[in-house]
Amino acid sequence: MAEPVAIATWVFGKTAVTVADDLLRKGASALDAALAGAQAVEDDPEVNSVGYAGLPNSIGTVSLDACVMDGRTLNCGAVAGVENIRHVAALARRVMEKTPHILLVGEGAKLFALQQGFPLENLLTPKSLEQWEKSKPGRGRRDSVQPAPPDDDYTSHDTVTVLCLDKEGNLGGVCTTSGLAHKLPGRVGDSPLIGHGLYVDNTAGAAGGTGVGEEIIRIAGSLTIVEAMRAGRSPQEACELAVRKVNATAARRGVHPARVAFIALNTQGQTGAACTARTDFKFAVARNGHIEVLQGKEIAP
Ligand code: SD4
Repeated sequence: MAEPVAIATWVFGKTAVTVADDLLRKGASALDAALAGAQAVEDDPEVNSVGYAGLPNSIGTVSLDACVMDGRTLNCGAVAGVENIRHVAALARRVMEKTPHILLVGEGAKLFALQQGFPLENLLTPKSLEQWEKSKPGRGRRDSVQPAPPDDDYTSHDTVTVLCLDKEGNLGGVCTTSGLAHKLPGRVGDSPLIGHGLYVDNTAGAAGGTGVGEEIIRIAGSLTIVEAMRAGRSPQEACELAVRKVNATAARRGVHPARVAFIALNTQGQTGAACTARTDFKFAVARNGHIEVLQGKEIAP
């Protein structure tokens, strides 16, 4: 029997790990617990980077991405560019369980959601619309897909990624986001891409990312971390290795590293977290009712 652990990105990850930990202690599977935790954040109107009240793209449409992965079987499912469906992580799980596919996008994903009984909803709230207006590029905040310059106050990198270890010793993970605010219509980041925003394998470990998705995709962030754990690195060492890789690829392109962060968990219950400079990355960990919000280690370029 393993001691259950839940880890999730950002301060609102506390909501996710609190829900997940409660379920894990009752014997829920890692995937069920991670999904319930992520869904609690999707439902929170105060979190405007995930699910309901997520910040819209450049034309004012809320477009969501999510994926799930079961570390026991490597079963996984994902959806991208989904409009008017709130619980996209649950939808990703349906893709995993009810179809022979892994990733559904846009209208096809929405049609599948309707077939599965998910309700259509307006995900924009008056408050998120106001915030979107205020945060338009050129209005003091940049929400570009380009790496942010050093003096930038670009902070809307708030995907929730939840990784869990259950009593049976299985790992499960979920990643869900509205993506970068003001993104181009059709843009998809790392979050719904297996191996990029999330990767979970009982035989090596689990990892997830948050931040500028283009930079996470460039290094296949989560798979990089899981394979580093397979090769013997601790979750912390593996996250740091991935951040150093992000730094190195930025240097090769002659740009400042974008804000990116990673979390990781292995089957021994060890956790790790690291981020690029200026990311001010916080994450939450729950073990047996004990919940902490911690600061991710910043790795300078
Ligand atoms: C993306 N990684 O779409 C996401 C953005 C985000 O925390 O908010 N991450 O690139």
